[in-house]
Amino acid sequence: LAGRRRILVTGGAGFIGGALVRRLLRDSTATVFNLDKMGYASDLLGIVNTLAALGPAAERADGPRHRLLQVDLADGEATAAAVRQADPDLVLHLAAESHVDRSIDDPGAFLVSNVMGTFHLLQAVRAHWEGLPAERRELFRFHHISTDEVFGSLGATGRFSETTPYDPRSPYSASKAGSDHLVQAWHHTFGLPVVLTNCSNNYGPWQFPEKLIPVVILKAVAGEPIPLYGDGANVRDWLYVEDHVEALLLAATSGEVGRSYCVGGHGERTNKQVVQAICALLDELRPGGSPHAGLITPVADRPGHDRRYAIDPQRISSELGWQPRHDVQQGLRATVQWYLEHDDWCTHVRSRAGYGGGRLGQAGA
Ligand code: NAD
Ligand code: TDX
Repeated sequence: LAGRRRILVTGGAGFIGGALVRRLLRDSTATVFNLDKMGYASDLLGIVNTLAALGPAAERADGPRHRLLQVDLADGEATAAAVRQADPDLVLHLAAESHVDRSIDDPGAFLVSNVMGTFHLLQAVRAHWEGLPAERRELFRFHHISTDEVFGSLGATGRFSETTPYDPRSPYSASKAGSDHLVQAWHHTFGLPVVLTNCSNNYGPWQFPEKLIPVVILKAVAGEPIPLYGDGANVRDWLYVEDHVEALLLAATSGEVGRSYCVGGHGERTNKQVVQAICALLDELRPGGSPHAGLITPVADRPGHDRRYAIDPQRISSELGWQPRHDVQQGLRATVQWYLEHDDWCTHVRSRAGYGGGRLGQAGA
């Protein structure tokens, strides 16, 4: 981390932010300030377990290595106070409303968190950065974590890269595109030293069961219908979350200021292929019953459903030396095994408000 001692992670109680925080706690000695509103998808159990494994000095979720700042970025004053308290050398901004189906049901929440929230954070961070002494100011970075969905939808060929024009098509991707533009504007206008990454679909442990892969695993295990939207031929480019975290650390510490990096691991699959692969893994890991694929149930398509995403990761590979370490089959096996071993966590998060809402209700959630 090149001397960066105080790190502010926003959204660190979420899926990707949690993986990042755990990695920082394990592999650095920095203090991690975790700004999160603790929304429906937030959970600190993975972080608590990591702290416990590190020993008594690090143990409390609010202890010396990890400080939770429970703040909603919608509140500009609270955000500014949290940034002052964290006094960071590096900010990694992951907090966002992240689920496309929810953005169709309730777009306003996405504008509040992703657009206004990013604006409040940028203003607070800009004031902080302007007040830093020269040597800390030089080292400081604001890393904005974004998605490939800002580039829209691909046909059968081609891949997204950093020069692809923005063409967001869902309320979620439009709000993320807006946040990307704000971050670039704060760089060009105010000189804030920013780096951006746009990543493809992530999967892995601790992902809230509203996204495709954990939905499929939990439905299949419960013997419930597995909802497959439309014809099941939409393509996503799947990346194991730990490989994304590796890319984030590289881009935050070695990325060029003002530059964006596309992150993806050559993991293109149709949704039908992903669902069938999970069912086959469950047949192997939980033998005895009827084949799990018998539960796959076509349901009405998502409105405005993007057809295909795929990333060309050439820039981050050649400039920063990033390479994914997990292929999709390997990553899916690890993920299915993790969910089978964490039944209690799944029951706990499923019982919370929000699960089964929106389109998940269609197939009997
Ligand atoms: P997540 O929904 O699991 O976690 C998001 C976290 O942000 C939650 O803990 C939530 O409470 C917090 N948050 C949301 N709004 C907030 C607000 N107003 N104030 C404070 N905290 C708030 O999401 P994730 O999948 O971990 O995604 C993290 C980031 O990565 C997002 O910015 C998302 O756009 C981006 N991203 C996700 C993927 C993916 O496949 N999941 C891919 C590329 C990029
Ligand atoms: O039950 C389902 N059935 C189904 O067929 C669900 C939840 C999804 N799908 C389809 C829709 C998509 O084509 O599977 C694909 C993946 O869906 P999601 O897991 O909802 O992800 P997606 O919409 O592709 O967006 C994700 O990747 C990019 C994340 O949610 C975003 O935060 C990220 O930016």
